[in-house]
Amino acid sequence: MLTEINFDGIIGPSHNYAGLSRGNIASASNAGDVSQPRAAALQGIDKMRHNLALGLPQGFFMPLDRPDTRWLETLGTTEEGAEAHLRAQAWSASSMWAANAATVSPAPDSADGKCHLTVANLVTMPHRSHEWPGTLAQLRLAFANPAFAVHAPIPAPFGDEGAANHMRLCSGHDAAGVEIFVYGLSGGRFPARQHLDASKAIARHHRLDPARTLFIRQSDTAIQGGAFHNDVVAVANEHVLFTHETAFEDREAAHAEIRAAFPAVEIVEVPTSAVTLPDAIKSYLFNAQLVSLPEGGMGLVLPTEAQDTPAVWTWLEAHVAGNGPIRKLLPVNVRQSMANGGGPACLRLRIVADPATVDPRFIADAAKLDRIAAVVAKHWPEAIAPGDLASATLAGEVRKARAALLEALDLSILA
Ligand code: SUG
Repeated sequence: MLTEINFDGIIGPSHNYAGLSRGNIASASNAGDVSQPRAAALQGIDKMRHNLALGLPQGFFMPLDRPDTRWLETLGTTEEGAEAHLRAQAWSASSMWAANAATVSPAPDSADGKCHLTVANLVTMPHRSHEWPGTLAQLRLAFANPAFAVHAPIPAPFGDEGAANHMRLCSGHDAAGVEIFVYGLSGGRFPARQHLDASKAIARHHRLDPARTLFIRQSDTAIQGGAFHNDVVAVANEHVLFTHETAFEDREAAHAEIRAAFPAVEIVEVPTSAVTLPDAIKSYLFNAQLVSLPEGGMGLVLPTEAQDTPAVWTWLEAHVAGNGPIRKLLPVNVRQSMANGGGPACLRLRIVADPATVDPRFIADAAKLDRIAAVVAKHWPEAIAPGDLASATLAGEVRKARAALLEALDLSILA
């Protein structure tokens, strides 16, 4: 009964380009642009429709209450009074990137046979550091069944960014797997957001078997090149690890450790000579959903930017034409999210569970996605310019839009 369910963060009505994420090249280079929250959310919904049509189970999470006045209150200020940088941080729709919501260890990996989730503290970036209370409330609701154990965040200052720095290798999603935590070491121009102590604490809370748990250092080259999360340069599914040559600090040792812990692994590595790190980051080749298709074989749900990057598309077409494990290339348009550095894989949190144990309000079907799209089309702002964040009228519209969605999905309890 255990199956992989992808929970996508619905893109919130306050989606905007404030350039808040140092080390995230897309966020910095699109700072100040006019965003399109409605189009953004519809793109995300279309991705869910696409994956549902592939026969993959799909869930979703609600956008959080923004602007976050409670957080501003803890800083002694208000929406009207806040300095521009704090106001932008309070407005961020960054919870859309559900890969940063939590780290998930499926039940077969844990000594107590429960599926464990630890909500990410996201302490490195101020605009993300206030996501966790809203996310935790939602996780506690969606995964209230005793099949799950939902944990509070790891305390600061140990930065934790959730599943974006976590990979799992297994013979099938319902079998015991090897969990790989990828951490960074700070010191460079761009921050390392995932700390080793946080990863180790999560592994202990999740009661993982040390023999099936690896801690691997992300390469500083990747971080300084703009790979602020490991899922920008590597992704795993079942026995396949799809990775760029520069992903890990000590490539040979990392590969050897992974092979020793999971001998059946198939490492599909893209060399720098075929795709440079800047091309990998610009195209988000690895920020793809590597999925097991119901008809057998794996598909790669990747951003259309990958198709537009010649070196990347050439490599992919050669791989599919050969005998590689990726059998299908499935481009999706999530450009509004991509402009803030969030690709298809950032937008989803993978949870291996029996769907019957999840609160059904968080599970998607085609009709429900149509209902969500109708609320978005009616209530989400069409455009937000940076100067608009000071508007109390817009703040009111954003709140009303979220409330309409919560009501449509019988989730007003999260209001
Ligand atoms: O944390 N962007 C997010 C993107 C997160 C992508 N997630 C994964 N790789 N899993 C971040 O950098 C930009 C917001 C702004 O600049 O307004 C932002 O937060």
